[in-house]
Amino acid sequence: MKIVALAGGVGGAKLAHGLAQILPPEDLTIIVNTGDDFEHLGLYISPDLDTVCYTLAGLANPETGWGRVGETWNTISNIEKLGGPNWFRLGDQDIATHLERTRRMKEGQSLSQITKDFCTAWEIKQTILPMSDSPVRTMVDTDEGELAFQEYFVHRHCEPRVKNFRFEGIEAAQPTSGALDALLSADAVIICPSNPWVSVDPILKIFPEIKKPMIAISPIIGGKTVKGPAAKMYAELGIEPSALAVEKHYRGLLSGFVLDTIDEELSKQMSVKTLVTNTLMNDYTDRARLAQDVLNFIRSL
Ligand code: FO1
Repeated sequence: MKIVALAGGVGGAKLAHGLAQILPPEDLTIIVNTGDDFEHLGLYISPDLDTVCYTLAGLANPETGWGRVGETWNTISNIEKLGGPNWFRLGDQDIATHLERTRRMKEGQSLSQITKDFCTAWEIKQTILPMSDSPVRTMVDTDEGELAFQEYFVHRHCEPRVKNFRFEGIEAAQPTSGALDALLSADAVIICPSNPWVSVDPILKIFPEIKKPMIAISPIIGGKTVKGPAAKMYAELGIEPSALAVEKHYRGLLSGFVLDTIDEELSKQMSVKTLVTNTLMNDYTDRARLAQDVLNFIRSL
């Protein structure tokens, strides 16, 4: 079964890794949010692309989910000594990715081409694609004014209260041709358990209506996220954070919805077929198990 997964940060990367463990590589394409991208220390940083690539390559830091396993921090600590910004933790191995990506972009290579070459270098067999080769920047409007995503998420630890989101450049941004082709030949599309507001919405806004069976996995379990600010964002926007809020977020797009056993009660209020299962992914086998549950669910639709 040919699957396209839409993924953002750490949660999305984990399910993508689960799918990569059970699908033939040629049957899995992951389209990744690039709204978190930004320029920092003169480098072009693409955190969600790197998080998905590192995770599928087995290179990701298992504690944080982002950055590299076995990382050292000599460069960033010397930058700090010189008075430079150290709030965005760039490890020594990770910096090579940003230096080489920036070098290639300055030569005019596209993010798609660069990602393709990096996946070959990291021996990733699945297809990982940026949602667009044009710049899209997620801006978070808060009670302290508008902040760029990483400024909000990392520098300010998500403290400011969110009021709205804006995806700068999204009107002009075209989906990558690879991503459009993958969607056309997909049997089903999976919205990974990523932040609906800032990881999934940018992707959905870029693509024309996806006329394929599409299912989503809730990133909110028992009213909370495993990681990241999605539940806090819902609450600050006046919406009770829950799996039901997520299902409503995607209402009209989905053929099915996957939520955690702890939220079983909520499935009765949902407008699509649901799969209630353990959606926590604490280790590699959890990731493959959830991915298998999701594929079986898609087959049952
Ligand atoms: N997230 C943090 O909370 N703190 C960091 O210092 C940090 C550094 C970082 C460096 C490279 C990278 O690819 C990701 C990094 N992230 C960090 C995660 C990043 O903020 C992503 O946007 C999140 O994973 C959400 O998608």
